[in-house]
Amino acid sequence: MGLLDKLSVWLGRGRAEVTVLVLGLDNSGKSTLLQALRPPDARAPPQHAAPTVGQTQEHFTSGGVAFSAWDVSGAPRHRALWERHYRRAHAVIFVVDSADHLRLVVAREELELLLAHPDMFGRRVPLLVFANKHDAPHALAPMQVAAALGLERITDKPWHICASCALSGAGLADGVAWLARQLRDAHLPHAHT
Ligand code: G3D
Repeated sequence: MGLLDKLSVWLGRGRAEVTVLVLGLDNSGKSTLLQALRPPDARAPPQHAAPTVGQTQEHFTSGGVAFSAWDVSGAPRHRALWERHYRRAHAVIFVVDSADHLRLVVAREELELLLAHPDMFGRRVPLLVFANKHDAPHALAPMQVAAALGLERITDKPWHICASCALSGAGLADGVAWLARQLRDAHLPHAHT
């Protein structure tokens, strides 16, 4: 059973479709992470994981959970491509390369833009941050990544940070379990409005 199958079981079958946006800078590990989350029989061939800045990288549905992943490091003119999905998002997974210390500043700026967007601000949309590449040399600890991103200042959304290694799958189950709990508690049928 893949993690997404478990997510749909945890959420309870028969629910309305859940939309999860997976966002992060290019090279943070979004495609790798989604490959690890997918049920084994739905794994995409490797060429689908090629990063395409400013365009959707991945979109798939599994067990009533629709995932779409976007690079948020594309040209500003591409911003509207992913921002138009904010309104319908039930949850956001923000993926950070915890070994790329320099670009953490850019990741923070992008996260702040996301949180301040009119379709996100004030909505109780669970935010799961994967401090990815935890296995890489010089990777920062999750609490250091949380501090660098300013997560403690978020007051309108539940948030959670997990160290992860998308290559091995380590840490993903912890994050998905947290997300499932948040979504289950959020009375999803009313969350579309
Ligand atoms: P993106 O979809 O966010 O752009 P990718 O990122 O999933 O394409 O990953 C970018 C590179 O980081 C890939 O390496 C991938 O193998 C690597 N990567 C992803 N997750 C991890 C991780 O947890 N640990 C480590 N060490 N590497 C990771 P390549 O070499 O293929 O570009």
